[in-house]
This record gives sequence, structure tokens and C-alpha cells, in this order.
Amino acid sequence: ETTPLIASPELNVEGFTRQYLRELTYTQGTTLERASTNDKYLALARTVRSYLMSRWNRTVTQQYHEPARAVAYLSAEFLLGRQLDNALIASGLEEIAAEGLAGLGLSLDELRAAEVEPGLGNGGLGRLAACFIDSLATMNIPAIGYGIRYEFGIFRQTFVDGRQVEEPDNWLDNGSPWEIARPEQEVEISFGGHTETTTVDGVEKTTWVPGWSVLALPYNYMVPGYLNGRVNTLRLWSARATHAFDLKIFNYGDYAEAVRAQTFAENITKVLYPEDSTPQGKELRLQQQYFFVAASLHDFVERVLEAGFDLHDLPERVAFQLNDTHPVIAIPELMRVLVDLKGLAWDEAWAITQKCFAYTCHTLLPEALEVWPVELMSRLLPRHMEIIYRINDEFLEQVRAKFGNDEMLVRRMSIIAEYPERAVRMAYLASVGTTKINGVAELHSQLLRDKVLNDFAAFAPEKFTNVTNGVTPRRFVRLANPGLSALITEAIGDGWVTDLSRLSELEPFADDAEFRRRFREIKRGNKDRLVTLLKNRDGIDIDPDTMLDVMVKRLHEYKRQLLKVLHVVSQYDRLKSGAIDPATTVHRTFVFGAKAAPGYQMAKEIIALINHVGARVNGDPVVSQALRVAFPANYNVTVAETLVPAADLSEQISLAGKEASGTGNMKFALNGALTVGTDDGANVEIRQLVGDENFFLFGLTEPEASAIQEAGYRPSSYYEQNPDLRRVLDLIASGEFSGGDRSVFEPIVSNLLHEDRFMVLADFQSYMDAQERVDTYYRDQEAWSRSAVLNVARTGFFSSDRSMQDYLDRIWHASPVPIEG
Ligand code: DL6
Repeated sequence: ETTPLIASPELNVEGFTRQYLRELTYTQGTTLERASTNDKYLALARTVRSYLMSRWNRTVTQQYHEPARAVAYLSAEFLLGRQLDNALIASGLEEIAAEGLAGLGLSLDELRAAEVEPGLGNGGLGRLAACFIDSLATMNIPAIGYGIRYEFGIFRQTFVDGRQVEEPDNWLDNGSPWEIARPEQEVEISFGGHTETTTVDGVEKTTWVPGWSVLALPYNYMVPGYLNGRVNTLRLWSARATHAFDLKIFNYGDYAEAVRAQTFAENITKVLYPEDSTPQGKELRLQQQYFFVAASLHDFVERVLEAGFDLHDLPERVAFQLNDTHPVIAIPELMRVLVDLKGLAWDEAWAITQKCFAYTCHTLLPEALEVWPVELMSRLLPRHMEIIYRINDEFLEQVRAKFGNDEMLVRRMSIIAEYPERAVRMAYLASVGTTKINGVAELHSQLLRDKVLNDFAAFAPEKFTNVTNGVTPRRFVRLANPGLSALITEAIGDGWVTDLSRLSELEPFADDAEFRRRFREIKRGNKDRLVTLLKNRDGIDIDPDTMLDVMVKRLHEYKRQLLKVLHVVSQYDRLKSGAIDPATTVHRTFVFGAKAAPGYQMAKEIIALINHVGARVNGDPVVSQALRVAFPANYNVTVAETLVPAADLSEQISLAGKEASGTGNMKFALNGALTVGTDDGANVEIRQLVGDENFFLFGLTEPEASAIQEAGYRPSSYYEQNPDLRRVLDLIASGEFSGGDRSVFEPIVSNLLHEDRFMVLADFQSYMDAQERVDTYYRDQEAWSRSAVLNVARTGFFSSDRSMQDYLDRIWHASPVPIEG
């Protein structure tokens, strides 16, 4: 390239202020006096962006010619959270910006609050993708994230009479300063039609004759490394019609018909599917998946070719990571590109494809494993269906060769399910078409090998590995918890921000009374920040002098918010009946945050129950002296950033063997909350690291739960045998929390008594006992804060930097490339 890289504005208060006023005046087109808060925020975002821009250009330029292997992370979700703060710390601008703005009479805090977070994900899976790209940039790995630019992200939740109501998330309405559209790099993506096979010189050649197509328009987002001068790219695709509209029909006067094609095309990236862990199998969803995957592969492959590399070397250029099954259609797509478009022989193409892809599974629930009806796949992607059939035929031949003609086994392992309808099992396609398959915590990876994908593990054991999840310490400690960050830095220096294992150096400070006092003071300050947030945002009053007992995560039966509710109801009952004294018991605030998938009825009932129990608890003059329930609506990344640092107790209470990993559990422990949790997901590793004495373990283990299920689980027997449990369930059934109406929560109670798929009743007593231990321990604030400090000191393992290093060592085999200059 011949264009000289223009240096960033000067990194000082004067340089910053000049650039800010330039952005406000010339880009935003306003003046300090006239500007709205949004104007001021947008100018600030663009100012910060301008500091990173030359580094971004340098990274892109260097990467283009870079022979090093790059990581391409394919994910239908990237739950980014607000961008401004992260860009500020990554560019080292935090203090300069605060001072520069103050000089203009503006408040950084006020402007940062104006940013609407991009909610382009449902929960853990999407947030994990966002942590991973942050870590890759910080670790200097050449990497690109590929995903979907949903016009509407995860719905905004409100409560009406305690029930969830969903509203559209129009996050783009106030402008989107963090994205840059690249219309000249748009890609045409086809669907439908049929295939044709011809024989040329005795060689069969199949071509796809698509029925319709749309354009994929890329938007680039910067992913700045922490103070290292690398700015990677997140490329999100947006759908456009191939032709704006039909002018002939328009002129004829049928305006609606004239824009029909456009509306149809743009629907593809209109909205994020709000189902978490339970795919709905909708046609539009498959369109979304193929749309972003085909555009991303095209984008990457063409760049590799343009840079002068050979397609046979593709595996040396890239590791495509499939974030769950959502992007798995990339496997037949790459085969189509290599065989049909680039003319490679099938076997050659298959060897390349298998080497390029790796697959991460994020679930253990059978219903969460995506399957697509053959009928739909054939109609929408007829050539891909043919390719999948051939992949399957060749794979099953290998199965027969390895295991003999065990037709039961062959049927079990077939990528095509025959029952209840013919369907493509995407997790199986992923297992066959990749070089590595990983689970997201030790226990999860073990259960994948032993249960969910056991046949595949027997077939190709070397493919299976584990990478325990992690979270980025930049966002979830450094930014979210400035007080604790400063204390840690004072004690051990600031190296922990990019090497979280250094937190272990804090261990001796757990025995230092003054350190613990300051730690408590910071926790108390964080609670004060939460008090202000909840008051201003939700009109909720909480008492910062109570224990903050927090359960925030998607609402799902397996996560067992119901078990938490049973605990709250039990405490309510005991306070009301005088069994415990409100003056002397440990005072707690139970904080819930959870969205339910709009079509998940039971989850929505549970939300209503939490809100109704909360209203009763908070409204009772006796009970509310000791207990309060707070359930702020629309829990999101921004709320998490204030809530997590304030928490005392982290609730991680899924039935063992159901939560793949969890990542909230890591964020809480890193911020010095103690966990009450089951032996599930990454809780297992958290407990091993922090030590049994600093963790409140309860509940069945996975083998115990499985054994009870196999023997025939009868939840009502627990009800019959446990008078405390009986009182709690009877109280809910009595209408105590529904204005006397016994029918309102009857479905919940009846489900617990007769089905209870996630064994809430089986774990009830053990959970109550653990909560007793929590209360006792909390009374000893010195002991509690010692444990809290040890939680921080011993959980450095859960940095997403470490996860990335594990992926690099075990799966990607890519290396850091510092950005020059
Ligand atoms: O790996 C990230 C995250 C885990 O921490 C959670 O335990 C798991 O439930 C979540 N999985 C999903 C499943 N989606 N699908 N399929 O969101 O992944």
C-alpha cells in the first residue's frame, strides 16, 4: 500500500479536546450549546474511534499479507455490551477523555450512559464470543469475528402485572458510531432452485441453479486489543435485496408489491431469534445461518486468493471455529465452493475442509441440538443437501469399516435422522466435518464424550478435547469494578489485566485485616452504585447493608430459578410464622435478572411467580424487615457490569449435568462473591480452585441424578416426606402469592409434583441446608471477606485469555503477530 498511515490525534487532553470539537462540529453538525446528549455521545464515540483508526488500518494491512494462520470465529451471536468504555481503556484514553470533557463542562459518566448496548445475542454463548474476540486482539492473534448485524437484537423486557412483555430492541435508532459499512464488498448469497449434473470428458459436474438471492452487506466493528496497538475486526453481515425495487410495478402504482422483494430479503437479518438453548427450527433461522456463513467464507477465501495464496494452503491460512451448530452449514458450503466453484476433486476438498473447521458444543440438552428437516434443507439449499448426503455416505462407510456392519450403530451415527422426520443432525455433521470438537468445561466435555456424542468419541477419540470457558478481565473486572481493580493493582501491580493468573499473588492479602477492610469498603461502594442504578433505572429501592444474593441468567427450567423461589418462600413463611426473628436473622436482598424466550410458557410463568412472591415479600411489614426481592426488568450486559461487582452471593444452582459451563459464575467469583452451587459445569472447576471451604456446595452429582432418573424419579415422594417442602409448595398452591387465586400458579406446582424434569424437589433440602451455612458464615464478616478475597485470588484461571491460549494450543495452532510501528 502506498497511502501513508495518518497518525492518530495527539494523545493528550488538548489533542483530545480538539478532535472532540471537530467531531461535534463537522461530523455531528452541531455546537456544544445546541448538542443533545446523543450528539455529544456520538461525537465522543467517533473521537475515541479516531484514535484507534490508524491502528485498525495498520492491522488490516499487515494481516492481508500475513502468512500466519488466522482465527475466524463464526458465531450467530456476539453479545458485545457497550463499546465506548472498552475502546477508552484499550486506547489508554480513559483519563484524558474524562479531563478533556470536563474542560468542556461535560461528564464522561453521563455520556457513557447514553450508549445503547448492541444486544446481538441471547446470553452466555453470545457473550462468550464477545469475550473471545477481545482476548484474541489483546493476545495479538490475527483473528476476525463473523456474524450477523441484526437490526433488532434481543427483545427489551418489561413487566406488566409481573408478567413479561417483549418490546423490540431498536438499538440502531440513535446512530451507530462503532460500525463502518463496506458496500463495495457486498456478496451475493443464493437460495432455493435446483441442481444440474452434466458430464464433461467423462467427469460429472454438478452446478447449483439457485432460485433467488440476496446481498450480504458487511459492517466492520473494531476489536481493539488492550493497549497493544492491534485492532482486529468483527464483520457483521446485513441483508439487502439484489434490486432496490421493481420500478415497472412501482410506476404502475402497486407500491407494496414493488418493494416486496426488498422487504423479503431484508427480513433475513431483521431480528435475533430469542430462543436460548431451544432452537425453533424456523426456515428464516436456517436462512440466517446460511446467509452469514456463506458471506463469511466467500469473504475469507477470496481474500486468501487475492493475496496470492493457493486454496490447497487454506488450512495453513485459517482456523474456522464453529460456535455451536448455528454456523455448521459452513462445512457443506466450503465443499461446494471448493468442488463446484474452484474445481477441486472431492477428496482433496474434503481433506481441506476437515482441517479448516473445529466445532464447539455448548449444550447437554438433547432438545438444544439443532436438526433441520431434509425437506426444508432440500428446498432452501438443494446442493448442500446433496453434499451432506455424500458426506454421510462416505462417513457411514468408514463407520462400517471400523465397527463392522452394526446397523443399529450406523443408524445412530447417521447425519440424517429418520425419526420423527428425516432431518439433518447438525451436531453430527459438525462432528464429522471438523478436526476438533470441544466442550466448554471439564465436566461438559466428559459428558459429551460419554453421553451426547459417545459414538463419535469412540469413532475418533483424538478429535475430542476440552476448553473451559473464560471471561474477559478487561470488561468484567477492570471496567466493571474500578475500586477492586485499583486495590489489586496497588497490591500486585497492573500485570493482572493481561495475565490474570497473576491474581494468585493476592493470596497472602486474604490474611491481611487491613486489606480485607478495604475490600469490604469497595464491595460496599459497589453496592451503593447498584442502589443508584436500580433507583434511577427501575425505581427499585434496595438496602446496601443487606447481603446481596444474586441469580442472573436466562430463565430456563434447568437453571432452576424455581429452586431459588422455593428458598425465598420458605424464608417468607418462617419469618411470618415466627420461626425466625426478623431482627436477628441475616438480612438479604434477593436479586433476580432473567429473560424468558417469548414462546417458552413455563419460563414466563416462573417470571410471574418471582414477581408475585417479590411483591408479597416486599409488601409485608414483618418479612420485609429482613428480606427483599428485586427483579429489575431487561437484564443485560450493562446491568451485569454494575450488579456483578456488588454481589455477595452468586447462585449457580442448575441440576448437575445440565449447565454446559456457565460464565456468570466466573464473573461473580472474580469479583469476590461466594458461590452457592451444584457440581455442574464450570462450578466444578471453580470449587476445585477456590477450595471447598470457600464455596457452598449442595445437591446431587450428575451420576446420582442420572441414577435416580433411571430408577424412576418420583418428585411427590419428596413432597410427602419433607414437611418444610410441603409447607412451601402448599403456600404457593394456596394462592398466597396470587391474591387468593389458586389457579394462577397451579401449573408450576403441579409440574413440580408430577414431572420436575430438573429435580428441584430432590435438591430442595440440600439447598436449604447450604443456605443455612451461608447465613452462619456471613455473620462472620472477617471470615467471609477472607473467602471472598481468596475467590478473587484463585480464579485467574477463568480469564478468556487462558481459554484462548487453550484453543491456540489444542485446536488452532496459531501464533501471536505483534502489529508493527
Ligand atoms: O459456552 C457458553 C455458554 C455456557 O456457559 C452455558 O452453560 C450454555 O448454556 C450456553 N449454551 C447455549 C446453548 N445454545 N445453543 N445451542 O447458549 O453456552
